[in-house]
Amino acid sequence: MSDPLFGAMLQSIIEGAPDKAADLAQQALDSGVDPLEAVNRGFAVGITFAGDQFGCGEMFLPDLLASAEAMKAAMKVLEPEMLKRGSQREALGKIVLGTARGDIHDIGKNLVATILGASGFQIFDLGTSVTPEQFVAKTKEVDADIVGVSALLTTTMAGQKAVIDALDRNGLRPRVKAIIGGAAVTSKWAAEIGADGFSRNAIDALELAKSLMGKGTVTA
Ligand code: B1M
Repeated sequence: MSDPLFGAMLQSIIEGAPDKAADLAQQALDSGVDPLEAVNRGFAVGITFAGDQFGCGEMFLPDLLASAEAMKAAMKVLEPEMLKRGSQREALGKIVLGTARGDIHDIGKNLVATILGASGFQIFDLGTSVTPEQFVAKTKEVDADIVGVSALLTTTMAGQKAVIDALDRNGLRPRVKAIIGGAAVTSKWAAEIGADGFSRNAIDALELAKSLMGKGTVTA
């Protein structure tokens, strides 16, 4: 029944239409669609398609930017509902989260923050293009349990290693666990840089974080 709605969501992202995307997100909530399902079956399919088009030269950067704006408009409507649904959960631990130095992609990182926050983790989101020093300072300040670094570019994945090295240099590991993610990140890369885990999406990130806190099973 909801399939045309998911199709319209996808289309609103490809068209780069923020108002339309926000309206469709609201429609989904009004008709009882789970907000995460709206992301996974509608909006995220659209942004992935736009990225593929951009990757093969069928779409130009201004269009990709417009698609990203539409995605953000939809997320702005959906995120409060995701948080509301998780607001009664137990406190699971503290996570410092950010995007690696030089990387401004934050849609996936924000989704991870929303899902983990809604599930009971206390999130300290440092935003985008975060330096290793900023990660270390925040980790010490809030006495974090986990540090999460997102990277979407092959060139900024090195920033994930730089954060792990900085945590090691400051004697914060192994008590503080380091997790990584992002479209190009693999288990091989995670093992190579000594991360405590990686995940392909926000739901896996939740399972991973829970397991690192001794409250679940490892899936990644
Ligand atoms: Co960019 N971009 N982009 N971009 N962009 C990619 C990543 C790219 C693959 C597109 C392509 O060519 N096909 C390509 C990277 C190529 C490469 O390095 N191999 C690329 C490029 C080249 C660039 C620029 C260099 C383009 C240019 O300027 N010439 C530039 C770089 C800017 C910079 O960072 N310095 C750039 C800019 C942009 C926009 C600003 C236009 C926009 C970002 C807007 C924003 O985020 N505020 C943008 C977008 C939207 C994309 C694509 C299309 C979509 C990313 C996204 O939001 N996906 C992307 C193509 C793609 O990934 N298919 C692309 C949806 C999101 C829900 O998924 O981010 O993967 P994702 O997050 C997932 C998982 O990865 C995981 O969970 C999330 C939720 O399920 N995850 C984690 C993510 N972080 C995690 C952390 C964890 C755990 C799990 O633990 C800590």
